[in-house]
Amino acid sequence: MPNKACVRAHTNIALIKYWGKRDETYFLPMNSSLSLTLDKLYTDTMVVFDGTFTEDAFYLNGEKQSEKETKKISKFLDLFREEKKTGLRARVESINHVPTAAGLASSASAFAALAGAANLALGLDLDPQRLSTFARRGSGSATRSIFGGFVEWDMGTCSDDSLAVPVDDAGWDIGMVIVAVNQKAKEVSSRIGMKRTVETSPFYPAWVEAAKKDIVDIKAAIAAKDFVRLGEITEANGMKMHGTMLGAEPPLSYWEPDSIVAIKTVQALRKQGIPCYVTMDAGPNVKVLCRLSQAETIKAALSEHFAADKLIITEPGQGIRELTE
Ligand code: 2P0
Repeated sequence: MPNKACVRAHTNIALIKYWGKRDETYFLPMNSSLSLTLDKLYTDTMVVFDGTFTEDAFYLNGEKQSEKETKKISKFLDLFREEKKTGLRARVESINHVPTAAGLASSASAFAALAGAANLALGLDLDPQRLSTFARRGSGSATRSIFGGFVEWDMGTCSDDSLAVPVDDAGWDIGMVIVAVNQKAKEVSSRIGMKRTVETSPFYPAWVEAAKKDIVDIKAAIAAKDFVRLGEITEANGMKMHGTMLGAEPPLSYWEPDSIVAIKTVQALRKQGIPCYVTMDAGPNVKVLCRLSQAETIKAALSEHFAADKLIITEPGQGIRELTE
């Protein structure tokens, strides 16, 4: 048994959003979602299992993490230990590769990298789709980071078939410009925010119905390599998700004034004939889906309002892979 492995996983941005669980124990979503894996933002995680360890230890960016954070990792590693029928404890070392000042650290790349490393270190030999069902138990969005390009998280019917499906490698002039509006810790975590939305927003059933249609339509747009349609569906789906949050009690909004500044800039660019579309997640940052070949032009327009270190251009990223020394 190798007992040690290091894996890189990239983060992903949902174009059709996951916002709400139908099962909180197994992280089963209310709707299927679809994302683009990003090249620039990723996590490298090394896991070593060792019979001499008496407890799990977790280091992030070189710093030993608290008992609370380590517990989350232990609970996640328990899934792999159960599968392997071992009680071995582990040391986990993660490095987040996120451009400084971006505030974009992501549980998607974190749990996908940890899943990949645990799988290899324990010699489990789980195939990528099965592995995505494990990643899902750490964080829903991590399901999709197992693969590169456009990836669907099929909501499935149970824990075994709620998994990631690679859709397209996105190698047709696709890019993203990230506007890092700020890096403050969010007041309401996505986990709490989505739960509140499911339980209290009268718009929620309509969101689920709309998302069902959007996923079918976006896959058709990807198959046809129809960038404008892809962007239109992406932007509309994100707005619908934020709409359903506004209907929650108490209402939920992650937007900040600078988010609107970025959105208006994108709208102005579209009027000038540059196809580009916004999407936002559980935070104020704005992600602009665009043609990779036009990303510099879009960045230049945004740089009239935002400092250069707040604007990140990225191309589509690949799925998880082992890093060898
Ligand atoms: C997504 N987000 O599809 C959506 C859109 C944020 C907005 O997945 O509770 O950290 O760990 O499953 O995956 C963020 O939620 O939540 C998220 P958990 P997660 O990317």
